Amino acid sequence: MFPDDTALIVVDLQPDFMPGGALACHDGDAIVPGIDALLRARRYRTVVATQDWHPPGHASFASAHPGRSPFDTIELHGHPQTLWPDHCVQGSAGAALDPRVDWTPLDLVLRKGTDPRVDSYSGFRENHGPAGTRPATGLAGWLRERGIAEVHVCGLARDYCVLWTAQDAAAAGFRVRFLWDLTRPVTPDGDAPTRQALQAGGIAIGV
Ligand code: VGL
Ligand code: ZN
Repeated sequence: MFPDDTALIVVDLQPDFMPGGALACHDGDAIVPGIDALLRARRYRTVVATQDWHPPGHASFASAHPGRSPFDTIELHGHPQTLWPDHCVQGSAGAALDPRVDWTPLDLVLRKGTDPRVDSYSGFRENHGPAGTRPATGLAGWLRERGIAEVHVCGLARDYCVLWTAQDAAAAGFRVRFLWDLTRPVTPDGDAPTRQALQAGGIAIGV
């Protein structure tokens, strides 16, 4: 059991990010038993799951930009935006929390990416929006009000939503541990820049 001031954040463990899904992470299935075991063992007093939850026609979908293809980069609200295949559409089976995990101990499911105009990799802040800022989701306040000082992050994708969640957690003043072995990337061979970003952010890489 970790101390009561330590929360686990499981990021985007959803069928669309699993092998065979709309935006598959390589070997994503491999982390499911380990995350399920952490929850079943009640290692954390506080557990949060984020859920990527996009309306149809979301601005991060290549299909919403005529002439563009998935994995193209465009400029959106003045910042680079990777375009993705349609994924995690609200209410679809691919957007569910992974049914292989026993989610019973979950305290909070934080849905993100619900603004049709703005992507949201991180559980803490959306990507840059039309106002030029990154709107907060409220997660930092929720954790702080419950006395959380340290967060451990795992899930998908290692190089996008887990990384951004870890970076924003650190920026919000939490101690952060990145549970590397319980993450998998969407970009093959993208691990070196991810490790570099974590080191630059002073984020501990743990098991
Ligand atoms: C993610 C790309 C688009 C992720 C979500 O969960 O890492 N990546 N939406
Ligand atoms: Zn998404």
